[in-house]
This record gives sequence, structure tokens and C-alpha cells, in this order.
Amino acid sequence: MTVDLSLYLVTDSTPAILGNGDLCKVVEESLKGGVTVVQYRDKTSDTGVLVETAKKLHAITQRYNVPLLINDRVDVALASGAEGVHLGQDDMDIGTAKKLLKEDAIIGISASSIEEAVTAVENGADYLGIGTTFATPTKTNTKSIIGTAGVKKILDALSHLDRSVGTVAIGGINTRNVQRVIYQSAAPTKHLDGVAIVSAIMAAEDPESAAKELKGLITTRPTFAVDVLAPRKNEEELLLARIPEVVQRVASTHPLVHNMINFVVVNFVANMALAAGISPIMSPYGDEAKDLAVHNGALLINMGTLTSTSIPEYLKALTAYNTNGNPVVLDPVGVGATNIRRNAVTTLLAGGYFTLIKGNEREIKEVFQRSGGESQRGVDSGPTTMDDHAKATLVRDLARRERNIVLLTGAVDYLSDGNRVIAVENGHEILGRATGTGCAIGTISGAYLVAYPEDKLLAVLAGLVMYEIAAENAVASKDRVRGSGSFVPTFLDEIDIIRGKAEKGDHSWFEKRA
Ligand code: 3NM
Ligand code: MG
Repeated sequence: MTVDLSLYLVTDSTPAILGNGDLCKVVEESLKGGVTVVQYRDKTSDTGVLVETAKKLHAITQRYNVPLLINDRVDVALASGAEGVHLGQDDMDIGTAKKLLKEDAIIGISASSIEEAVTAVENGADYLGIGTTFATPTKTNTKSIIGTAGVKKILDALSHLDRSVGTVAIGGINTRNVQRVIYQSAAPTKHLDGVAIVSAIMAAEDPESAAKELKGLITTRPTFAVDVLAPRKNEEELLLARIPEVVQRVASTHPLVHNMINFVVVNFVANMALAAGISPIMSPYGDEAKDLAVHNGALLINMGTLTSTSIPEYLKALTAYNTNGNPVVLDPVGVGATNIRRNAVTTLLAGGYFTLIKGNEREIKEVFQRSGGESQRGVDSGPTTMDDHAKATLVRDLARRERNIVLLTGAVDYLSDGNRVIAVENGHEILGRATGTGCAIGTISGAYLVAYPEDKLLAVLAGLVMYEIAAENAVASKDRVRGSGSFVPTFLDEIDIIRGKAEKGDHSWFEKRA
């Protein structure tokens, strides 16, 4: 039997979630809002109450032509006439359940690993509940938190089986992250059929509008989606040819960038932004993001001077920009240095979508491990410096997994959208001796992503090439630059000069160099 799994409600009758609401009323409201399948989940009530409640719920779900499934209890499903059951790994085995239930009964299975998922499909499961996606107070005795990367691995494994099976992700899913969960967990040939939700509907003040909002988000393409463009013949040349036009667009539209940036570089980055034609706001205050995110701007989160209070502020801002569909850049400064920073990146990756992740080799390696749980490629055990091929592979794999853009900076920069990989050799080693020159790339990238959303890889590339050509120009003016001290103001001048030319449509700054 096929079920529309798109918005799967799992009930919870505990006071922490249902409060003093009425279960039947909440379920009916959620059905009005567009819930497509209901699972009655009650871990504590006596059998008599379970059967009675299941019958009441079934009378309601039937009116909406939506299947009712019972958690754990095959007997309650039989007694109430429900359409099927949902079984955890420790519940009745699927073979026995199949024997007891009617032939067309729906049987769903919880799976948290590839092995569990594959076994359930082999045993004839109709759909899988995959999780726990994110840590959730609703169920604290979960086996493992697998994140979108874990869901994606399972979907990928399922895509190689002969029999196809329905899938929903479960655990900590709500209006703020639902689009990202569906988007980022998609494997090349298999994506989620829906999401299973408890608290975001059951505990909502207005379950009907919560369901309606979720349904809307599930059925629309997220605004942050990156179009993965197939590489064309002469891809690099085609991209290079468009750089001046992208730089011109930034110079003439002055995109806003909200910088949550470390205090070491804040002044330099603000000056750099102005020189490049960007309107910077430097604010570590997460609540301000609500007002700022309504403008067509970008957010930069740079963890360089992380403090005990930073993370909730980052998350508030991340949510606000994600909600508005605006680009967000993560600069995970020094993520490998401490456990606090490692955990911060894990929290941030679980908390929202980053359009661009930018860092040096060590940082990107570390993020790769954070984003995939345990590393299967042993990026930590390899040589301390990666060769060109390894770097190109790393940025491509991380971009593919996160479905975003990844930039690894160094003597040669590597940039990927998960499909195309571009190496940029411009720049100068002196950049490594002036604080903030790396951080400013985050701000510049954010502005370029705002100005040129049609090809996000090209947007970041254009900002980077402009920046590095300016650095080269500065170094070339030997009369003005004697070392890293005099380099900084000269570099700002050169950025300013390019911006001035680009704004007037004068592309000579690029043609000389490219
Ligand atoms: N099962 P919420 S997580 C019922 O991982 C349940 O199998 C899970 O609740 C699993 O939507 C979970 O409120 C609770 O986070 C999900
Ligand atoms: Mg169970």
C-alpha cells in the first residue's frame, strides 16, 4: 500500500508536549493543516485507553482519508481498525507483525543505520522512519544522532536496492530546518518522501497553522538551493569571462553583509568591505538579525573569537537569514584547535544551512569530519599537508554532502559546488602576514553571493579573483609597499580602485591580469 508520507504526524500525549490540550482536537486541527499520515504514539497508557483512543483517532483520520498507524502495538492496531503499525528495532519483528495484520496493512520501521534500513526493506517494510536526525527533547533515549549526512548515507544505500521503500526523517525537525533537512539529506537518486514530526505540531500553539506552514515548506523548493550546474566544455574560461560583470554588479549595488566576526579583524574587514563596495554591519547580537535579514543581505559567521555566549547568538542569526532565504557564510576559524570549537561547528551545521563554508586546509578537513560524523576517508590520519588532488576532492565532497559551496584557501585556492572544482592561483604570500586578509574573504563572498545568486560558485570565484588581483597589484607597487605593514593600506587602495573602475563598467583591471 502506498502512503503519502510528506507530512507525517507522530502524536505525544505527555504534558510536556500536549500540555492540557486534547489529543483528538490537536490531531484533527493538524489534519486540517495538511498532515498526510498519523501515528498514535503513547508509551504509557493502559491497553484499554490505547484501544479507546485509537478508535477515536481512527474515526477522525478516516474523515480526512489519512491512514492511522499505531506505534509498537499490533494488538491495538487490530482492535481499532487502524491501517497499520510503526515498529522500533526493539518491538515485534516485522515477520510476526505481517502474519498478525491484514495483508494490506502498512508497516513502518525505525532505522538509524544502513544495516537496519536494508534489513527492514528486505523484510518487507513499507516505509522507514530514519533518525534520530537531530537531538530532541521529545525522545532522549535515542540510539544515535545521525544528522542530515547520516540520513543521506542511508538514502544512498537504499537507492541501490531492488525494492523501493518510502522514507521519512525524524527527530528535531521543525519549520526552521525542514527545507534544509530534505535538501541536504537527498542522495543522488533518492530523497526523503517526507518528514515525521512530533513537537513542532503537537506542542504548537496553533497546530493547524503549524502543519500548514510545514506543508508549504515541504512542497516548495528552498530559496537557498544551489543549482548544481554540469561542467561545460571550457568551464574555467566561461567562468573567468563573467567575473568583471559580477564585480561590477557588487560595486553598483552595495550588498549588505551582517558580520558576526572576530574582534581582532573587525576594523580591517569593515574597511575592506567599504573599499569593495559592500555595506558592512558588524553585529554579534543575534536578535538584530531578525530586522537585518529582511533586507537582501548576507550573514557571515566567523568563529575567530568564540566566547561562551556566541553560539546562541549565531543560531538566532542563522535561523533569521535561512528563513529569509539569504546567503550565510561560515568561517570556522581554528576549528581544529579546541574541542569547544569542534562542538561549535557541529552545533552550527545542525542548526542551519550555510551557503558557503570557507576555511584553510585544516579547517575544511575538520568541518568535513564534523559534517559526516565519523570520518570514513581518514582525512585526519593522512599526511599533514594534502596534495592538490586531495584538496580538490575534499572541497568537492564537502560541497556535495552539504549541497553548498566550499572554498579552501591557501597558496592555491580550491572552490567547488559539489560538481565543478576550480583552482585559483592568484594572490600573494604576503596575505598570510596581514591579519584579517583571510577573514575579509568571508565578507566579500557573502556580498557576491547576494549580488549574483544565479551561479553561486561564480559569485564566490569573482570576489576571490578580484581580491587576489588587488593584492597582486599592491605588491607590484614597490614604491608603496615595503612589507606587511604598508601592504595593508595599499591593498585597501587597490580594492578601492578596482571597485571604482568596476562601478563604471571599466573592466581593464581584469583584462590586464587574467
Ligand atoms: N522517534 P520531535 S525521534 C518518536 O529517532 C521519535 O526514531 C525518533 O520528536 C527516532 O519531532 C522521535 O519533537 C521524537 O523532535 C521526534
Ligand atoms: Mg517502539
